[in-house]
Amino acid sequence: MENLIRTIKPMKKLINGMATVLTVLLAGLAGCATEPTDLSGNSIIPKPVSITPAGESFALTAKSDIFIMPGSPEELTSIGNYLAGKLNPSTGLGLEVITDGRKPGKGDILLAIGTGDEELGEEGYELNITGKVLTVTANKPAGIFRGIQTVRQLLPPEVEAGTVGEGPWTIPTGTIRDFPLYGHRGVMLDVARHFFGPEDVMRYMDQLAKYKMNVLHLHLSDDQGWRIEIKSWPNLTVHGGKTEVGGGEGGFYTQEEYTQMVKYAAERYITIIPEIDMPGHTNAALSSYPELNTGGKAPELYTGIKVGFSTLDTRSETTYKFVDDVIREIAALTPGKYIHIGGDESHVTKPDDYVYFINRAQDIVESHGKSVTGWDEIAHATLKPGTVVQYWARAENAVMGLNQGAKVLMSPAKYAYLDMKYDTASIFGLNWAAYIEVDDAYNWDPATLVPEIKKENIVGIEAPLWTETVSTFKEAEYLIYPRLPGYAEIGWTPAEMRSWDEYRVRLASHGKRMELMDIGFYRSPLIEWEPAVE
Ligand code: IFG
Repeated sequence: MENLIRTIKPMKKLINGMATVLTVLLAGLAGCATEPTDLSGNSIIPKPVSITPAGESFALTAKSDIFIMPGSPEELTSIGNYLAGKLNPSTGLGLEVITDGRKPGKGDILLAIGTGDEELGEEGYELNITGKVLTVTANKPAGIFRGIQTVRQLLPPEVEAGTVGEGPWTIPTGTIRDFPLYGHRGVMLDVARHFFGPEDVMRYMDQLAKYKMNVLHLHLSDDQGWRIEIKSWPNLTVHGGKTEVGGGEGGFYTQEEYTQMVKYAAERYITIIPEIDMPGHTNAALSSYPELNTGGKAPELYTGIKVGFSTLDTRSETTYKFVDDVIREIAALTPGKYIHIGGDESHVTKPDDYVYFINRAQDIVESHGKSVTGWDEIAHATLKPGTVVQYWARAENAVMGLNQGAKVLMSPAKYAYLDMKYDTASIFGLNWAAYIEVDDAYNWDPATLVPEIKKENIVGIEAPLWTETVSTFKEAEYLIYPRLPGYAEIGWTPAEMRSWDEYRVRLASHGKRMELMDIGFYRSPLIEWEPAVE
């Protein structure tokens, strides 16, 4: 008997082994590589709120199209065309947007506005993926736009390539219900220290869209440069836009270019918040107009990186005429609710003069139909209802603001400043606040960082990139990535669903996507990046 068992067992192993080989061979012969069928195995960033796998596979094919039902908002057609524009170059499937009432069939995508699914709010969406049709539903077009970013991330990384790959373009079936934790999920780009043209800004907006971020705060003026055309004060750009840190040629946006960027942002459901930093950080303006200076003498343009040495003359009516003209012209070009008045590091403005100025600047912003946001020092003034205080350095300022009824935008320099070096070896960036490695950038919760600042006081998160040390967008991308996806997740995904150990695995698979999007990211040693694409 013993011998018999000893003979049968190896035989069984051999037969099992042969059966496995046969299965793989047959699958291979059938030309269908093992399709992904486990929706929970995705690496979506930001992590969706809920995922229910269904265990099958949906495939885009040459017969696939994007369907929009008659009576849908016009915006859905533009979103459909945006999605086709993202998928066709890499899949070669020639997806078209169908709005003539035909019904979607096998392999088609349907974009549809649903009826009041409260929980989804303004930007939430639901993905229903069956073996037949992939349906994106939402209360608003913005939610559809956020949902199609998830569709992009469910497809293989090659979908981000600029050239046609062979696929297959398959997605596991199931349901994803998803909506953001905070309404303000943004970045700030300092275009004053070094100037970045409209193409760079629009490239950044395309990247933000992929991670469902919805605010771009443009730091348009500082000591080193004035970057937005003001028709009533033309010398601000003619003279004040002439240079930048290091003495380079600087630059500025015409009002037409600014309007184009605002439109490009709106198509991606991104709001632009323009900042005119005052009363400090104003050397470029002061250098442009002698009458803005106490004593009437204009300083030279400045190309260094010191801060806190300039101030508007807070007791001169010329200053308030200037501020009114600037805010009027920018407000007229800005559909968003907020204008940022800066207010940081006014080290040579007397405290009473500072408070007096901020109070008057708030009145001016409100007189042009906008609400005020500013760096946390503005909390020393009397804040208007609806004001947002941007916490960057002193938590006590932010707390002073919320005690006046303001909301807080979380941009703590120690965690969220994209211009901080990763470590001492970083080739760009500063380190005055902290070294911020990828895990430091992810491992914090805005709602518990400062005990007095509760979730209900917080409008959201914003990651500023100050550009003293970077002069091209390629250099900027080294600082922005791979930390940005983590900020996107902090702004979108409930804190209790976030953990570094789980996130870092998802982030690793985004390395290939960033490469295919030609993003020159810092290959942090904390992440097990997949091998670089040859
Ligand atoms: N602080 C200054 C910025 C910039 C930054 C560089 C704020 C609000 C240091 N103000 O951050 O202008 O110089 O990290």
